[in-house]
Parts: sequence; structure tokens; C-alpha cells
Amino acid sequence: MTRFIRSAWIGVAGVVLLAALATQCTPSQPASRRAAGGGAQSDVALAAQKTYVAPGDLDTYYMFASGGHSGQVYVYGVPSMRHLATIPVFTPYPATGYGFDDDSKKMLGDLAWGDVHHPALSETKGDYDGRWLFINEMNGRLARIDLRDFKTKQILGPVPNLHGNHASSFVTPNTEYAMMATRFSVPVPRRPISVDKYATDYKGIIAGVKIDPKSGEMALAWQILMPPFDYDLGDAGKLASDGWMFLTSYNSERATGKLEVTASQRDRDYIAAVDWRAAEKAVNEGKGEVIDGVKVLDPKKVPGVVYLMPCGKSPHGVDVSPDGKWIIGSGKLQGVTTAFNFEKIQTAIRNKDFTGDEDGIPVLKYESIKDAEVPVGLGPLHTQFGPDGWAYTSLFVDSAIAKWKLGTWEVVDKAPMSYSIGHLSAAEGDTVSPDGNYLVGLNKLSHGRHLSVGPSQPESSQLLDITEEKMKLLYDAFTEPEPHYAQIIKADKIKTIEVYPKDENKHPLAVWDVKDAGVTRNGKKVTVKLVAVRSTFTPSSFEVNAGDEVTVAITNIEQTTDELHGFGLLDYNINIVIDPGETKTVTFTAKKNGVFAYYCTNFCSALHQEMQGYMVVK
Ligand code: RUQ
Ligand code: CUA
Repeated sequence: MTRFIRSAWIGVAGVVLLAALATQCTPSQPASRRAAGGGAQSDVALAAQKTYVAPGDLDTYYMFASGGHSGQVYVYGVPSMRHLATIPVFTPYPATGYGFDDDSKKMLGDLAWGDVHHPALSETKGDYDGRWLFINEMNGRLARIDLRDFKTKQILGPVPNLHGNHASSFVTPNTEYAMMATRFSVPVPRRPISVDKYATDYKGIIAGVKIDPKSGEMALAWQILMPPFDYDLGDAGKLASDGWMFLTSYNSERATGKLEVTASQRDRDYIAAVDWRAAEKAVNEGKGEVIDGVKVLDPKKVPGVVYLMPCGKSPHGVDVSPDGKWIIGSGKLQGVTTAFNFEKIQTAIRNKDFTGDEDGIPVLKYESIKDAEVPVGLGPLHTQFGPDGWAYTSLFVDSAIAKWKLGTWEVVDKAPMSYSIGHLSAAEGDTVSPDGNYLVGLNKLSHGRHLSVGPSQPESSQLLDITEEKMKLLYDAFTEPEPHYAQIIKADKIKTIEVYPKDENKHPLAVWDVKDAGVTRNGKKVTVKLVAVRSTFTPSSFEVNAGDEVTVAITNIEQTTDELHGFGLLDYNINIVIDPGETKTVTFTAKKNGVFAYYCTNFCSALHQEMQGYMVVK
């Protein structure tokens, strides 16, 4: 959540929220008394034991957390909550040379930032399979990270027609699709129409991105033209509800201006229920109209692809239970969350149990599709699941997590969070078979829980033990801005490689023997093939002419774990890191005359400091 939304919410929740914050944010107690929720010393020892991963021991889970507008993904070990890696996705990251070499620079395009929100691990039969991680970004993009090497392999977009891709990336149970949707409706096709015409001439878009089952390659498959609401969150149906996708939206008022007031007039907003198989079929039958190169379905002309489920006003998260029978969603200022029954939704569709329509999309009758309103507490945002029908809902206004039971709808426990929780993540907690064990609250504020670092405070994550009836706070961890959603996967599901095998390197400029290294010239184009191996670059110097277009191709011929080499070329803004077995290229024009040193940036051996060379530009 951006700071903008945060302040907007504070505005809307008004007195209630401020009162809640005032009680939560009292000056901190001494650290020893605060530990493990201020419990007795034995509780502290117990909590410490549960999170202690001894030196050399390994965590049992990985947590992949969105890094918000840092444009990155942070990887943690659970339960230690130790930060293991940063995966740069939409932002250059000098530590790994991302965004400096030709391939990653091309992938990033013109944008030097991205605002990521919802990671989605690839699934097989509704369970994480450990192959890929997808993540959305507000500038209309979606990325795929390969979990074999924890590297970003593809960035799709910015895609046409949709704007502000927040309700994304949510994969379907066999990773057939990832979703994208509009937060800020715009004219479709994109053209300048004044904001006064918002209600009639602006449109939302829900998009299906097809994923190749073998390679993970993403391709924009279709879009659905939607009313100009703000699409917010989503979750794929599974088992009982497989084939459907649910996405929340607010601003059914179609208002502009101060949305915190203008978009809160009606009592209900909507969850869109998309029959994605029907959408796929309609597009295959040629029912889409091509707008800006994309096949777009208009629900007025193609009925049956999408329905609207009324929901408490200004909903945020929507989450499908592990068996797929219930869809959980609520207004974010309510005191209850609604459990919608998938069977009843299907019956209502069959019986045309509608109360009206929005731009031709039928609106289902709330009373006919709901099973229960669960009194979870104030400000319900997101729900995660444990085994045996347990559900955990984050409460922004109450600054707590409520534990409740699917089916009986009783709320059995509430754990306070410090402070103002947004998303939460349970171990495999959005799959068909949640693990339980751990739950992490991803909080928006961390006030007073750590040594001060000035006005920009770190964000906080709190680890809870959920093995027993009562949830227990175990640990506070802090992170850079800005956590949104995170997913926690069993560590043994991820099979990483430690070097790129030599015989898999098919790069046309790869050189594995120092004999083949050197400079070739073709007119003003110069190619420099470099070999990097402990502790030398070959060649250790090369000459080019001013104005040449230079491509430096570096192969790290090591086949040993952790033996990375870097290539920093001073004054040319070039900084590349080459992993063992990898070849990377960087292309630039030799604009500055003189002598410029290049050196290895990654400590690689006792003679690392000797790993250097010169580029002479004449
Ligand atoms: S948001 S605090 Cu971007 Cu997912 Cu919910
Ligand atoms: Cu190679 Cu340091």
C-alpha cells in the first residue's frame, strides 16, 4: 500500500482509526518487557527457541515478499525471518549488476521503477510447485522469476488499455493464467478525454495472461471491458470453484475527485466473478474486438464471462478457501467479513437471480449468495488459511489478526499487531493444502519497535506461531519499504542450481578458453570477448577508438559455487556481475577519451584485488 492510500484510509476511518492508533502507539516499553507480546520470561525463551535457527541449520520455509515501490522481491527464511536475498525485478540493482547488462537493461525498458504488490508462486493442482514466481507492478507490467536461479527472466508489458495494475498477479490452480486489472480506469482505447466524462467514457480492464506450462513464458491472451471501477485484489477459484477468478473493486459510484468521500456513497461495491474458461472460449471463437492489438471482450455482447457479487463498500482483499467452496471478502471499514458460497453463486447465475446490471454485467443478489457475515472485527483486509478450516483475517483498523473457523463461523482468537496490519501470509496459506505452523503479519507501521533510523522508519513483519489454539507472537522483523503480499513455501519444494552448467551456455559470444578471448572489429563496431576466472581478466587490457560502439562480452568460466566475478568499468556507468558459467554482454559508445580501469567487484579470492585491467580509448 502506498503512503497515499495509507493516508486516504486514515481519512476515511476517521475517529475510529485514530482512536485505535492512539491506543496502539503509546510510547514503547523497554524491549525486554515487550518481547513476545509482553509475556512472562518463559514465554520469551519459548518464542526464542521456536525462531532460533542455529548457525549452519536451515529454515523450513522461504517467504517471498513484495518490496512495493522498491521494485524488488525480498526473500526471507522462516522461522528465522533472516533476509536471504533481494531479487531485483523492476529496478536496477547494482549489487547483482541487474539493469546494467544488455539483456536486463532491455527487459527494464524506459522505466527505472516499479511498484510491486502481489507475488504468485506457480501452482500445480492448486499447490505451490516451486518453479516460478510471478509478480505484478503498477505500470501495467508482470514479471516472471525463475526459482531455479532466483532471477527475473521476463517482463511483460506495459500492456495496452489497462492502467495501474494493482489487482494482479494471482495465478490459477495449474498456472494456466495470471491476472491483471485496472486500478485507474482510463478511456479504452487510450486517448485524451476529460475527466468529467469518467462515468461514461472511462473503462476498467480485467486481463488474462496465458502462461506456457513448459517455459513459463507469459503472453497477453485477452481482456474484458469493465465498468470504470477501481479493481483492487483477486484470487483464483480452486477445486470446487476452479475455472473462476474473483476480483474486488471499489468506486462503483464511478466518482472522481476526492474518492475517500465520493466513492463511499453507496452501501455496496462489487467482487467481479470471471469465468476465465468462458472468456478463453469466447476469444477462441473470435468474439473479441481488437483494441490496441489485444482481443477485448465486451460483456454486453458476450454474456456469461463475468458477474458482479455485491460486497461491503470499498472492499480490499478477496480470498478463496482451500476447498474452493467459499469466497471471503468484505468492506474494509466494516466489522464483518462475508463468506460467499460458490454453489449458491452458481445457482443464482442459473436462476438469473439478479438485482440489476452494470454496463450489461448482471449483479447477483447478495442475500442469495452469502453464507455468513463473520464478526471478525474492524477493518478486515485479507484472509489466509490454515489446515482444518481455520481462517485468519487481518484487521487494519483494529490492528489485529482474527482467527475463525470456516463453516461454523466462530471467531476464536485475536492477536494484536504492531501496528496496522495490511496483508498477512500463512505457510502455504493460499493453496489447497495450507500447512499452518507460521503466520506473518505484514504491518504498515513499526513505530517504536526498533532503534530509530530517522523519519523514514522500516516496515515491520511479525511472525506468529499458529500451531495451537491461541496465536502467539514470536518475532519482530523489519524490512525496507514496502511490504504488501508475501507467500511462504516449503523450502524443499525449491530446487536451485549453484552454477550454470557449461554445456547449457549457448551464448554466441561465450568463450571458455583464454585463447579465444580478445578484440574483433567490424567497421565502428568492436566486440571484446573477456574471460573471467580467479583472479584475472583475459585480456587484461584492450584498445578502442573514440566513437566506437563497443560490446564487452564476459564469460565467467568458473564451475564452483559462489565464485562470482564482477566487471566494474569506471566512469562509464558499467557494473556487471557474472555468475559461474554465465556470459553477459554490455554495449556502449566509447564517448570519453583516455584510460579507464575495469576491475572485479565481487570478492573472489585472496588475489581478488589483482583482478583488474584497462580500456584505452584513443
Ligand atoms: S494491497 S494491504 Cu497493494 Cu495488496 Cu492489501
Ligand atoms: Cu573476481 Cu574478485
